[in-house]
Amino acid sequence: MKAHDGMYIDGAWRAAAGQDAIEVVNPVDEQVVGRVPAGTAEDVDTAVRAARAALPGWAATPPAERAARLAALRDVLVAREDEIAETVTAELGSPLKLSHAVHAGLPIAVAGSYAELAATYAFEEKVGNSTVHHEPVGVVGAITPWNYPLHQIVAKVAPALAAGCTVVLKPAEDTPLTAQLFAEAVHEAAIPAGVFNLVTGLGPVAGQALAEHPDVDLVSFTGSTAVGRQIGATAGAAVKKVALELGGKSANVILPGADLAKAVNVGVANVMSNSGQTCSAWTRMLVHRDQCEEAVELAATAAAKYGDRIGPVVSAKQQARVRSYIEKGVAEGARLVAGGLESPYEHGYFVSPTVFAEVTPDMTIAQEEIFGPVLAILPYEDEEDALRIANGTVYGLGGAVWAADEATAVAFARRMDTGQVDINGGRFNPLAPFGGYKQSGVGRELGAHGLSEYLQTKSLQF
Ligand code: TXE
Repeated sequence: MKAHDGMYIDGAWRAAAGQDAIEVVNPVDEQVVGRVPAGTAEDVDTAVRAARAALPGWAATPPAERAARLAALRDVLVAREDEIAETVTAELGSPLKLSHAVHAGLPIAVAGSYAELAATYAFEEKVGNSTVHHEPVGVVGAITPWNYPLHQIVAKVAPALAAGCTVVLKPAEDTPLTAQLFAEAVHEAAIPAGVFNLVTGLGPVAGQALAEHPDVDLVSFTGSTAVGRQIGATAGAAVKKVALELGGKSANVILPGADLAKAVNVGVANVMSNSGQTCSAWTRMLVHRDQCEEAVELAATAAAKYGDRIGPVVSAKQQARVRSYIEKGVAEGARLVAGGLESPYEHGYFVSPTVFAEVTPDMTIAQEEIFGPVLAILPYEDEEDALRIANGTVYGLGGAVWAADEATAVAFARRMDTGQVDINGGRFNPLAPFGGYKQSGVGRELGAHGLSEYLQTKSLQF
């Protein structure tokens, strides 16, 4: 894979301050596919200075021109779609088909949506005798994870640029090649120097330096709740804005009268897709006790069909983490009905699609985010019990409700403590706000709500 040995700062690839490098490993065969520089606090500082210097010019650029640059960025991503899919597959291990459809397709759609929103958003409005101006927050520090390498980047950078902010991105160390490709696309789209800057590096070094940098106005972070909490505390101490997209333990609630086979099959596909590495995945399936045996059988059959088609998880560390949860599930008395610890391969970070039945709400696998292809099926007694279980974790990111009719499903969904719910299947909407209740985070991404995160308001009274 093509890799740059520098940082993209102020419109050019520049030598890193230090000598250390990060090896990028293909999770399928454990071979090194590239090396990128491991940034230091010095690289972060250089990048933040470039972003600060570019801010006045970009903030003053008319929204229509910012929209044109974002449209150009979308066009470059479209033109390089094959390369994006191949790069994500090389460093994340996802099947090429998924990389095309989701890892490339989704960020292209999101970039397109912000090209339109930048042109149409009401950056100025009248409120009585005041004019309210929505102005860019300033320099954004974006820290992204590896699970959707390009989508996570575009979901932060596109709205920030649409708002008139400038950005320093620190992408995940597991998937920096996709981030370098994105920086190339920004350059090709003629986005002015310093508006977008890339520093690759390790979380506790480059990531922490970015989160703590006094000249960053907003930190937008997606990743683990543990790191998010730390970043939130740092930002709070500095009275700095922060947006956090964290973990999840979403419930797929199947109410009596729903199409059970469809609900189970779609539910299993939702968990297994991207090898379970989706923060909003429906990792808990809630089924009425009377229908549980049938649901378990359907789920075990569906999971077994996936085999190794889902691809590996991202790293040896992630594989060990997922396996330790499978061990805990067995140790705490859940019934393993599909998958488990065995992997058919000698190499690669594969985890078999795994299903646990007879899971109780207090078990570790029903409470903690596993971030692997592991489904927990929990029986419930009645609707109130289902609601208690659905709301009974520290998280509240996604979810689903299936019922005989839409009104019943909507009524239940309205009582769930979670940021988004799919009704009888639903369809992902890249314009709808995405984000969490409770410890799943602070703020929203995507669409107009995502754009407003990067704005601050000023009112002028007349
Ligand atoms: O996350 P980290 P990891 C969850 C998921 C997964 C677990 C661990 O449960 O199993 O987190 O994954 C940067 N200061 N999610 O270890 O460490 C890091 O370099 C500043 C959910 O990969 O949170 C990377 O760029 N930055 C999730 C980013 O934070 C730091 C997606 C995420 O890495 C840092 C990924 C620090 N001290 C994992 N330490 C989701 N919500 O979608 C690390 N980073």
